[in-house]
Amino acid sequence: MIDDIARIGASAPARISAMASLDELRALEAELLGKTGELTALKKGLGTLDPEERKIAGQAMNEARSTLEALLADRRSVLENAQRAITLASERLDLTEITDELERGTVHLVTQTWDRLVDVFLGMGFTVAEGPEVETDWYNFEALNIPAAHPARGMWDTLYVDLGDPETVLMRTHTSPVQIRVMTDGEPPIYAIMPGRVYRRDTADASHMPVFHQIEGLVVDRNISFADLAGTLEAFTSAYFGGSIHSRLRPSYFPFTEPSAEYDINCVFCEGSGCRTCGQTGWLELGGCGMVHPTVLSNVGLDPEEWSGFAFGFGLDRLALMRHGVDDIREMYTGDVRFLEQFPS
Ligand code: 2NL
Repeated sequence: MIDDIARIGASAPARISAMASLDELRALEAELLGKTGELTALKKGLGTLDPEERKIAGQAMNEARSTLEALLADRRSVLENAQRAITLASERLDLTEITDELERGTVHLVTQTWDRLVDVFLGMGFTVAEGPEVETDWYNFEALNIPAAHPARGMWDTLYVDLGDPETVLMRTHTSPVQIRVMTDGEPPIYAIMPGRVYRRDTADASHMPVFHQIEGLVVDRNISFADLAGTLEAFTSAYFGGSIHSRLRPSYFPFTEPSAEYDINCVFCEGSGCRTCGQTGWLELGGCGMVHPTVLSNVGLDPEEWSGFAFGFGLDRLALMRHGVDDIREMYTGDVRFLEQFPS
């Protein structure tokens, strides 16, 4: 039996190091040490030996087992390292590799329009203010001279947030609450614009989206007149659209301005001769404006006898659509690359 043990021990190193894979090694391990393996078979014969021989053979068997276990463990770690190296090599990603041409995204058309508008107004001496998109009834309606029962509430299809008392917290329907905040928190003179995202309970179609963007402007100072409003919008119009495009104001109604007006510009497509986009009028309607209502000034703690001001507002998305002759506002929000890449930034 000692000879058999010695034979297994002597041949094992060569057999173990010949194993080329972990699967092969596992099979050999079973052959040598497993339940039906060679050493286990010998162990079963120990009982037939006399006590002295059994002790020597048992000891030799335990030593052989430890030696084999150590050799198997060494070979296993060599094979595991090799396997790991192969896996790493096959899964390697060269993150510095550059293919023929790098595809670059573009700044979204809404963002480009926002940035250009801000540029023009900064150039005219205005500052930029932003505010929360979730507002209270006070900032979005009450302070703007639109009480709950006022028929003009119907001008804004409001999305209410399920918070506090019913219909007290809402998604702002215009950027005007930012103007209320600017007047409440600061002091005149105020020359500021408020670009931002606004929300309406509307079904999406070619000219409506439940989420869109507005830019509003607010001036509050001493002796501000309607002429300042008209002059400011005319200066903005030629700065943004070019010197050949002019503005006009038509009487209108808003609860928060008095007097109020619609703000039109020369049609940027036909320059006044009449086309499909302007409905043969030669004019495009851009937004609304007016002198800040005395009640709004009082609501924010300003004395209408001392201060006066004007405000204006228009749709930012609408402006971008007009400028680029796009006929469907939904294009702005579907994220179709074929649309977006037509406006490289
Ligand atoms: C439109 C018309 C307008 C204003 C917005 C305003 C804000 C305050 C006080 C007075 Cl805090 N007015 N904003 C005034 C007139 C028109 O927007 O058609 N927007 C898309």
